[in-house]
Amino acid sequence: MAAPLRNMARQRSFCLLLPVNSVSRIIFGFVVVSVLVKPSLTDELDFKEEFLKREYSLVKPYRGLGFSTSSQWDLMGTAMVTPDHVRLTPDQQSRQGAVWSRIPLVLRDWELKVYFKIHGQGKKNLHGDGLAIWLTKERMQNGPVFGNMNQFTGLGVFVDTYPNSDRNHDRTFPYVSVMLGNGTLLYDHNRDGRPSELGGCTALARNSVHDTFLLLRYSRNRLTLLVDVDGKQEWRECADITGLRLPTGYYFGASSATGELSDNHDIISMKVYQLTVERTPEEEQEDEELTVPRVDDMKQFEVEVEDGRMSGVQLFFTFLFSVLGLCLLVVVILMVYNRWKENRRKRFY
Ligand SMILES: [Ca+2]
Repeated sequence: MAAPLRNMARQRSFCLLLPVNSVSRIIFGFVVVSVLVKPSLTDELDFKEEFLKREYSLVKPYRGLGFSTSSQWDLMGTAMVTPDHVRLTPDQQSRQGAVWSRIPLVLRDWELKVYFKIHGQGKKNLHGDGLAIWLTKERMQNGPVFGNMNQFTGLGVFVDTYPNSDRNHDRTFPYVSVMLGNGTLLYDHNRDGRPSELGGCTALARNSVHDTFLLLRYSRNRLTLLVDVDGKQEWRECADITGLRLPTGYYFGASSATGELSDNHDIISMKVYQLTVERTPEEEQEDEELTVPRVDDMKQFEVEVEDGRMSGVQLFFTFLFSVLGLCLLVVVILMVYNRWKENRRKRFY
């Protein structure tokens, strides 16, 4: 018998030798230990709810939203409230709607969990344009960036459902991406914001049978974006950006716009949680001095985007044809020159 086979046989006989009682005792022990070690999901939720910041959150039953002065949120444009959601736009053309928090965020470390739904009648690539989640200095503005102003100051997270750029063949839409605006940086709608994005991922969140969520976590200058759109009840990492500096005092918001193409864009909830993080006095000082959002090393996020410039293959062929053309020109010149010399010689004799 070969050695591995012999080992296997030995192991099997060992298992058979163990009394059934001991095996079940071992299994029972395992179960007890795992139950003790791992807190249940309910415990985890209760623990989290303690840190839920209601003043910054948008949750059912959306009391007073849209008409009461005591509400902590404002509606804008086509946005409307139903018992189940805040509909930013209906599945109709040329609509813009938004919902904005009235209270500037003073938390330095936080988590935002967005429960959203994008759905409509349009078939593949005949729907749009998506929605955006904001944490910006400005609020309640109209504009071309998913129904909000361009050149915003702060954070924008886009759930882009329509590929505007024909150079985006390498990614599948809906595509979720993050951008940090400093008041001058432009979001380029025609290129789906690709030149200014800091990270992102595909998230098949449209007409999904599952509940769709995204989670933004900001702590110690690190921004993480996670998505849960596959009904697996687990977070998938979408973007992780370090060295991102965001001042406090900005407003949470959500906006959406439809153009020729449309969809229902709904926000079910936006829950803000406080994260407790210890800081050094130096870090405190740095945070206080920060006035404009920025990323420490912008270069690391620059993506290679094919634009008007030539690709490597195009460049090679251009070079090849230029060289061939030049050779041809030289040959023609030589031929003309030789003929001219011959003619001149004939004239002399
Ligand atoms: Ca787009």
